[in-house]
Amino acid sequence: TQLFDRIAAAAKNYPKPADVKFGYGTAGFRTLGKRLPSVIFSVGLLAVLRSQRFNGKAIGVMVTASHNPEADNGVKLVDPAGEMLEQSWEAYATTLANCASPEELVAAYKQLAEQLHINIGAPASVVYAADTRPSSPELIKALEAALAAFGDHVSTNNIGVTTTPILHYVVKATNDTTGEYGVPTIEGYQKKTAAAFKTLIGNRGPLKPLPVDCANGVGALSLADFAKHIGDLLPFKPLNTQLNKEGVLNYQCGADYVKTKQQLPPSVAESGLLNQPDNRGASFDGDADRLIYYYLKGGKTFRLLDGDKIAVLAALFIGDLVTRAKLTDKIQVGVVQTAYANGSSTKFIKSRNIPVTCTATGVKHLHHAALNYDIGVYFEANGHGTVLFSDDALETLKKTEPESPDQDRAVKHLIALSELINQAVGDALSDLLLVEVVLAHRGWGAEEWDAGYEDLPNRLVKVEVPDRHIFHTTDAERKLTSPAGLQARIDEAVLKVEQGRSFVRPSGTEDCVRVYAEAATSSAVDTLAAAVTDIVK
Ligand code: NG1
Ligand code: ZN
Repeated sequence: TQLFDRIAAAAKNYPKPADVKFGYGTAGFRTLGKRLPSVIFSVGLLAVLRSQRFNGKAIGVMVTASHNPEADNGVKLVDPAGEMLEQSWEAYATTLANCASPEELVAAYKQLAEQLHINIGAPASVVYAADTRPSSPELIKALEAALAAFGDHVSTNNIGVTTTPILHYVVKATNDTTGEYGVPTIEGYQKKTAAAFKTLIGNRGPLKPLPVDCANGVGALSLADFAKHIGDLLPFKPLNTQLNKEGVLNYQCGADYVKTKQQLPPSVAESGLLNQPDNRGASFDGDADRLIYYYLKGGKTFRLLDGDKIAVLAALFIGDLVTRAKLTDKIQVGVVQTAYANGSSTKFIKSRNIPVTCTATGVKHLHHAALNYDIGVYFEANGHGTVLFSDDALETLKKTEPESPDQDRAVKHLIALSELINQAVGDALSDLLLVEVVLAHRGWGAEEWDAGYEDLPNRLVKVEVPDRHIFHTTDAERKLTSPAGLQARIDEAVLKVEQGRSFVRPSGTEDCVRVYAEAATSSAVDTLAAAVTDIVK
């Protein structure tokens, strides 16, 4: 009861704003930063319970709102293996966040602990970090106030201002009792990643300088940190690195800007760094878990190299390495996409005999499906993704006794790739290094990478509807089951255009439904997107 009193006393400093209903969605809690202190406090309580549920393994708390505007903020919980919070606990997070008073919060917390048979006096461990948003320090204080209420039996590790994928890495490394995954610190991450990158580049460096748009976010810090570990092997040209200037985070820059607007950020265009034909550039989002590449074809025409292009590049390269390692009968490489992946990319991957799975939107679904392959490459078109190596695949690699120097190299490169690529979550920095490794091995520039397949013209339309919750989907969100009759009308519209494909789903992060359409030509896709938008409205 002393504990409950301490929680109630601390919670008084973080009253829940009236008239707001919080919900833990695909991206955790996300809204204006100034509305969030009470939410973060409640997340602190839940993190402790979650850790106790796993006998004291470390749970992560990341304070970030990714690519959202600067005034927003958010919070996500990270499970012991470095993965997103298990879905069944999202409802508990929502319950705690919506308690109207300290008394209600304590009662809900107590009830939850009883329901889950968790001993609230058991040890727990919480690792946390924040991005560079101005509201983050206040929110971290709210989190610490919640954790402090528990006293000594909760150990905490504040890793400070860092990227979302580094926090995931630290959580995974902290809980890895074999110690093989890596040292559980930011420096441990940087060193491990740099060592794998050096192995993979070998004598192929130094690489061509690479402009990186850091969205004026925390990625600028980790990029600068990382650069120190690799010397001039890959000279970065960092852009949008202003971390202390107000209002610039994600503003007219970053991966989301590039993907949505399908154009260069003005700052990147003005830098002139992309004017030589074949010079590639990259953009991170605000917390550096998303990556988009691009270049100017012939020094002029903007060309996007998005998550689909990265997935194709990675999957074919890894597939070739598995062949050279003579392990095709033991290691299956597969790709996981969502319905937003361009149809041309899916067709192209299948034409190379690599299996493709389609899942619902949201990283946790992709991550889960990728675990079904020995090496699972998953990417959302918007640039969030990674490559997962199963324990079995790693073991197979480690015990292979190569019979030729080429086989030996292939095996070593596959092992180094598993160390380069963040095994917990999508990571803009490690994905960028993956791209650079493949380009270096292939001897390719952006244009050769881009040459594999041509995207079908596509449109993504946000439609505001009175109630998005009446929209229900099936078949990895590619078909509507309700409202009744809508899907049949969409099917009809699709049949009217060449190579047409379209689907409608409610957004998990915004109050709207999204219409996606693609077709053989730009005018056909305009027609299709407009027709489906009309049907939905
Ligand atoms: P919603 O709002 O559910 O469409 C968006 C992105 C997802 C994913 C999540 C999480 C699109 C079409 N949707 O989801 O891919 O990144 O945000 O941040 O890009
Ligand atoms: Zn992000």
